[in-house]
Amino acid sequence: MSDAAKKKSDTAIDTLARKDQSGETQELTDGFHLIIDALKLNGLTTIYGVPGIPITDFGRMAQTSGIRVLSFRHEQNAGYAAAIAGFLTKKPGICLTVSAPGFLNGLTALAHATTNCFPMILMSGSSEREIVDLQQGDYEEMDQLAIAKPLCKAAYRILHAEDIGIGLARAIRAAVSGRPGGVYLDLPAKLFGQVMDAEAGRKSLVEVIDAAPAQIPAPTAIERALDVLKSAKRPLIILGKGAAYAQADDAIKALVEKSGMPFLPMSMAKGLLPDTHPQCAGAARSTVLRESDVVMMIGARLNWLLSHGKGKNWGEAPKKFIQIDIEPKEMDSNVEIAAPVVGDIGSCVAALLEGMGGNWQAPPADWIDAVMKKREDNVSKMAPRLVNNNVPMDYHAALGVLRTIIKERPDAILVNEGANALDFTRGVIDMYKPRKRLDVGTWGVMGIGMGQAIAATVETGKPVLAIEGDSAFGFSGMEVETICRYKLPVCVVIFNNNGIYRGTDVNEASSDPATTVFVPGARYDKIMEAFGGVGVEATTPDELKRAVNEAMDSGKPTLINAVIDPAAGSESGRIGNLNPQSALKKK
Ligand code: ADP
Ligand code: TZD
Ligand code: MG
Repeated sequence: MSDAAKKKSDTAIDTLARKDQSGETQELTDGFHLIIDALKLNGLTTIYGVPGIPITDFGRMAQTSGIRVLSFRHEQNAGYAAAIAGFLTKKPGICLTVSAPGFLNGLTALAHATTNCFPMILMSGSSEREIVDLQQGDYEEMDQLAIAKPLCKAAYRILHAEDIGIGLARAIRAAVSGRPGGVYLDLPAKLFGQVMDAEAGRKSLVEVIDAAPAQIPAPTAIERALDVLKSAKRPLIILGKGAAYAQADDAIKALVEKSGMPFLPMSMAKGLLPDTHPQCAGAARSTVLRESDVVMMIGARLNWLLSHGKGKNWGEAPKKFIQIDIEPKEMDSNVEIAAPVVGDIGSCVAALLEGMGGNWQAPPADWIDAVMKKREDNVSKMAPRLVNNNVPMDYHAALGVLRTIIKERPDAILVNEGANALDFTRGVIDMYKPRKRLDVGTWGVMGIGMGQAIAATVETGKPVLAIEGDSAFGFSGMEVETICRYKLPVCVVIFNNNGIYRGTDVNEASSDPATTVFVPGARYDKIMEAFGGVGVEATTPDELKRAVNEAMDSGKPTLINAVIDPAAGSESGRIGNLNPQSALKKK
């Protein structure tokens, strides 16, 4: 018997004994148990969701069978948890929702997973097909499959218990193979209670073998890339979150170091190599983008986050791009790619390393020196700002202490969202290890915070420090109850500047508050206390430091309301230029 066959026959599927007509005992199973068994057979042992009709019993049974089921307060947060679980583990994160409204709440996260190339499966209960299709007004009626389709990589519905094994296998493969993404799996209420012979059920399960097969790059593509690299006078490597996802950490480090080239990590690729690495050009970002002549992208897209590879941020000088990506359609998406390398990052990087041979020529010293000088200048310009003692604190004062805390605790996972709270944190806090920085991703979406914090610690066992704008936190704030309920080692620091971007706007037109401000002086720390966690208000860097260290040492759910100068931030943080200008105002 093959290992896979043996594992399958060993799968302890839950059964029910029933006497058939001849008096023989027949072992039976049902949809509930087959879904659970299929998940377990494929190593999917954590579910993030919200219970209700028709999945309440399913959640209970899953929990009884040893699956960890985390019940959230809102499906969107459960979905963001599942999405980031996919990023962290390379297995699809599972989100479980009820029909129509629950499904729709989870859908934003499914679309987010797809946009960010994170593998995730949104499993949703749904109403009866017959009634939905005749639009006869079933409980929570909605044609969910049709609605999910445009927002995910693939969408499937399972109608019969005997198809559960195949259905889940298709969902898993679609989520993790090629460019990862979100998959929708529709589970009509009737499916759960369908009964079938237990042995036939066991046989119908599928253990997915090699779900994300290696994709080996063509040797000619590697040669072409190496030729372009060799021609470079001012090369740059850009590492994206695809490189972090690939878990080819050692090979990527070896490639970067052997090449001697400066590298620029995208936000969630920070820490793939330490931000303090001598080749890291994070603190010389505009210089390397502008001045480089050859740019090798590894698991990063030339989207808005990189100004589409053109325009003034990229300078006047002609540039050649090498792009390593598993998705062939990504090539030439924004600018011409001189050397496309299509394959999985582990295989591509290994092939490049081999092709570089033993005596690779380091880039010209004047380029390296220029980048290093710029980096040192920028780092020393920032240094005094990080130790200021302004009260109320500005972002730098608060981040100065949090930066040291992450340096001392490089295994902790940093979750980060907001506008100024995001941009300053990304710029100030160095990361030291791969996949330790989780944030708003490709869309810059607010609301990922608590879902990511929960999944990060559930999936890795590491403590979490979540640095949150006060607005950003509001999108998922109720999940602090979830954090307390599951006693998770999560320390939330709210950069409370009384609003979105700033807390200073005034509405001159009426007695209503301005659109961007919140209740001034709000005490977010009290929310955590309401559920038995630790709440602290911090008005100075010292208070902040003490409270965070205490939280990280104790592992107790903690929320620190860090009071930030309402005037310290700027509109939209670093991307204010993306706001459209009023034509009337211009005139
Ligand atoms: P960032 O926002 O950090 O620039 P993106 O999300 O834009 O990163 O890009 C990630 C890219 O990585 C996507 O184009 C995706 O296809 C690619 N990718 C993801 N996983 C792999 C992998 N294992 N091998 C190769 N490419 C990958
Ligand atoms: N809604 C969603 C889901 N995502 C968004 N990105 C926005 C709205 C718009 N938005 C931003 O882009 S940042 C932001 C919003 C509402 C909040 C910024 O305020 P903050 O951070 O308090 O989180 P700072 O430190 O005050 O800038
Ligand atoms: Mg704010």
